[in-house]
Formats: sequence, structure tokens, C-alpha cells
Amino acid sequence: MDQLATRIENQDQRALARAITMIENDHPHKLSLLSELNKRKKGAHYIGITGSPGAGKSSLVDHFMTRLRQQNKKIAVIAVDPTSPFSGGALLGDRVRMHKHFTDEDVFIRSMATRGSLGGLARATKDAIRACDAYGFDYILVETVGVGQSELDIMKVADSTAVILTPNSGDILQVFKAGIMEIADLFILNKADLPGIRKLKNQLKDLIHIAGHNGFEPMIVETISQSKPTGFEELHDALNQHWQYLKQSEAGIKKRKEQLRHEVYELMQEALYKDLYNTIEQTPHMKEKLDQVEDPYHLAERWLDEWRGLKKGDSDG
Ligand SMILES: Nc1nc2c(ncn2[C@@H]2O[C@H](COP(=O)(O)OP(=O)(O)OP(=O)(O)O)[C@@H](O)[C@H]2O)c(=O)[nH]1
Ligand SMILES: [Mg+2]
Repeated sequence: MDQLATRIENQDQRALARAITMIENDHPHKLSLLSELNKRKKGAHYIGITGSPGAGKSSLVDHFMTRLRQQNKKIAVIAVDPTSPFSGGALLGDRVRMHKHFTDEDVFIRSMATRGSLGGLARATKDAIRACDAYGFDYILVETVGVGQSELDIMKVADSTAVILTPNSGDILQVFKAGIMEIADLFILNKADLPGIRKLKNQLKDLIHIAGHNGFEPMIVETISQSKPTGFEELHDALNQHWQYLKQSEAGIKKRKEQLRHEVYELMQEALYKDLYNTIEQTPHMKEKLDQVEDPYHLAERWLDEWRGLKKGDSDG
């Protein structure tokens, strides 16, 4: 694992791709690999970009990458597709679009999908971000579809979260939903060439005003992600501004600390769940009971008690 981590640190993209596959497949040495990679992290700026289907995420990321490449930045893009069982499936169209980037050595593009791993997609994505950070990218962009619970969860690991809205799409309604206002550092109003952009901006400004903020007022940037891309310098400036804010304020330190704390719980939860799951699945009389359960409360409580007793015995002996 040491060797693979070192190869990643030496900017070997094949090693990075292999590590992410190990993460997705829940490889037995996953945790020791991640711990090695964590030691080697370089402090990339993690940027979460989310928006509903068709909002222009892929087009926008493509143009943003072009801008970052002009400034010689190294970039990783992780596209999260919770619906696709096949890694890369959803990216097929994007692959054509992003062709110029796929052949660029300082760009790494990867899509993530669950493969029935118990840890789930959000967890795997966070780990993949870690792996990318050990490689030494300047920016790690994470693109997710929609703003459901698992996207919110993924975004919690981002330094900066950008929510894309478009005119007349009803997207603004999402912002009312719990959680969006708290995670958005930046709103990108894409398709600014379409009518309705003024109205959208005014509605959003009102919402931001009502919601208030603790320290950093979410910014608004207008973009056009088509043949004549517009607003990308402003987008880059806004993200840099938020990054500077995080680096210079207590809020940034607090955010990272909270994320790490949360991850400890999350990793323990995942491990405990796996332990319990494997024990029950591999013990015929338990599995039999599980198939005939009528009172889930009672059974769960009894097994937990038994399991706690077992674990205690383990450490005593
Ligand atoms: N008018 C206009 N159309 C845009 C703009 N940006 C993207 N589009 C179009 O919107 C459509 C969706 O763009 P995508 O980049 O595929 O959107 P996406 O959010 O990645 O979509 P999914 O991956 O399906 O969720 C495409 O037809 C784009 O050409 C824009 O700024 N203005
Ligand atoms: Mg897309």
C-alpha cells in the first residue's frame, strides 16, 4: 500500500485510477491505503458542483477546466452518478465533449458509481477525493446530480460548494429545501443567455437575504456555458475568494475539523455495520431468525446486547 501511495504521490495516473477502483470495490487493504494517502495530502481546493439534470454541469465544468488549464493548474474531476451501476456509463457523452481534457496529463477525470459496497457512494467519493489530494492536483472538482441527501453528504467534504441554478427551471424551489442554504458558498446562475435570468437573480438575492449567513455571504455568479463561454473569470475569482476566506478565518479551520470529526464517526459506523452484517449473514441460526423477524426492535436490541457482550469478552481476553 505504501508503494501504491508513493506512485500516486509521484503523479502516476494509473496508480491513482487503481486506488480509486480499490476504494469503490471495498478492497481489504482500503483503509491502510487511505491512511497512507492521507499522510501525503497536499491541500488541494475541493470544489463541489451540484445542480439538477440538464443544468449544464458538464458543460460548465468543461469550460472551467479550460480556464484552469490556461493557468497551468492541475485538475481532477470526479463525476458522481448514483443511478449508474457502471462506472463511466453516464460519462460517455461527456467523454466526447471533454475529449481535449482526456488526453491532457495534468487532468484526471473519473466517474464514481456504487458497486454494492456497504460503505456507499458518498463515502467512496470522499475517499477518492483524498486519493486525488495525495497526487497533488490544485483543484479537485466533484460534480453531482441533484441535491438529495447523498449529494448533501458528499458536499459536506468540499471546501467550497457551488449550486447551479438556471432560469425558468424551477430550480430555485430546491433552494427552499432544507440544507441547501447551509451548504451553498456560491450560486452559479448558468444559462444566463436565457430570458428569466434577472428574475432568478432577484429571487435568489431575496432568499439569501432571508436566510442570513454566519460569516460568508454566498456569492452569485452568472455564466454561459456554450460556444462563447462567459463568466468563467468571475467564477474562478469567486471560488478563490471563498478559498482565501477559509484559509484566513476561523471558519475554515472549524469546517475542516468538523469534517474530520464526522468522518471518524462515519468510518466507525461503516465498520460496525459491516461487522454486524457479516456476522449475521454468516451465522445460519441468526440468518434464519432475520428472515422470520416480527419484532425488529426486540431482535435488534437482543443482538446488540449479545454483540456488546461478545466484544467485551474479546478485549478482556
Ligand atoms: N442556452 C444555454 N444552454 C446551455 C448552457 N449551458 C449548457 N447548456 C445546454 O444545456 C444542456 C445540458 O447541458 P449539460 O452540460 O449536459 O448539463 P448537465 O447538468 O451535465 O446534465 P446531466 O449530466 O444530464 O445532469 C445542453 O444541451 C447544453 O448545451 C448555457 O449557458 N446556455
Ligand atoms: Mg452531465
